[in-house]
Amino acid sequence: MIENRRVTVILPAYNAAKTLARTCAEIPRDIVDDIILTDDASCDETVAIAGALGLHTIRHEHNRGYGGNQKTCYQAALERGADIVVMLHPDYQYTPRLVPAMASMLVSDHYDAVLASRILGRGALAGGMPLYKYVANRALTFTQNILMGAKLSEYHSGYRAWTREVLERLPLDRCSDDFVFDNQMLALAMHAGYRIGEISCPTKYFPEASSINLRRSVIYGLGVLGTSVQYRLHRAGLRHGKLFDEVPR
Ligand SMILES: Nc1nc2c(ncn2[C@@H]2O[C@H](COP(=O)(O)OP(=O)(O)O)[C@@H](O)[C@H]2O)c(=O)[nH]1
Ligand SMILES: [Mg+2]
Repeated sequence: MIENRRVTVILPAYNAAKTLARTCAEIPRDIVDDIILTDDASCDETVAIAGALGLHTIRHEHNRGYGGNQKTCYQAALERGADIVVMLHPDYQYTPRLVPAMASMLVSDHYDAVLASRILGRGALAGGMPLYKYVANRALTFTQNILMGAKLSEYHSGYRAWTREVLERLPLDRCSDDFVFDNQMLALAMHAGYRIGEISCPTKYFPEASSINLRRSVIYGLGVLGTSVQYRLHRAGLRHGKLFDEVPR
């Protein structure tokens, strides 16, 4: 709990057996009340390890994709009474030790969402982010900031905190089941006028922490651009975007 608000960490997992225990060991249990893992039909021992670690575990019968997995996570967190939900990849790429800092930013009531940015500060390349991913991240972020009228350091982090209110109000079922889910969710939050904060976060790249190849990265990048263009056209009243249709605030 932080200031009487229940803090839940959600771990959308896919083949995370090698990194799950290390990730969980660093989640600060003094403030985290609930840890939920949703397994997207992994081929490895993810579910068995999650059980041994005592995590509340939900398993998809069939692989639904990264976004589909998050829909399950967020829904479960709300059903189990979360006030603050921190989404963290169980691939040990981001440090779990920033969960209290992110949750604190939300309870300050200055922010409705917090992104842990690998780009704020200078650690991304030193942490092993491949140069092509870094350049793509910077180029997409530059373009998105213009299209979305925002000033974020990146839109692509897998480490994000949300208040219960945001999760209850955003129509997440409209978002993709694929990787572009994260970007669509963020665009929805911006469209609804929620306040988005950032915190700097070290990152580590090693084989088990990064499986997305160039082809899937390109598909993701095009999806991100499509989301931003749709956002701009919708906001300008030039073209109705289904994703942004009557988003409640
Ligand atoms: N549900 C689901 N998650 C996936 C799939 N492929 C990758 N992921 C997860 O998506 C997240 C981001 O992928 P990752 O390879 O770590 O990307 P990178 O760190 O940005 O290079 C990780 O937590 C993966 O476990 C998939 O097919 N389904
Ligand atoms: Mg990763």
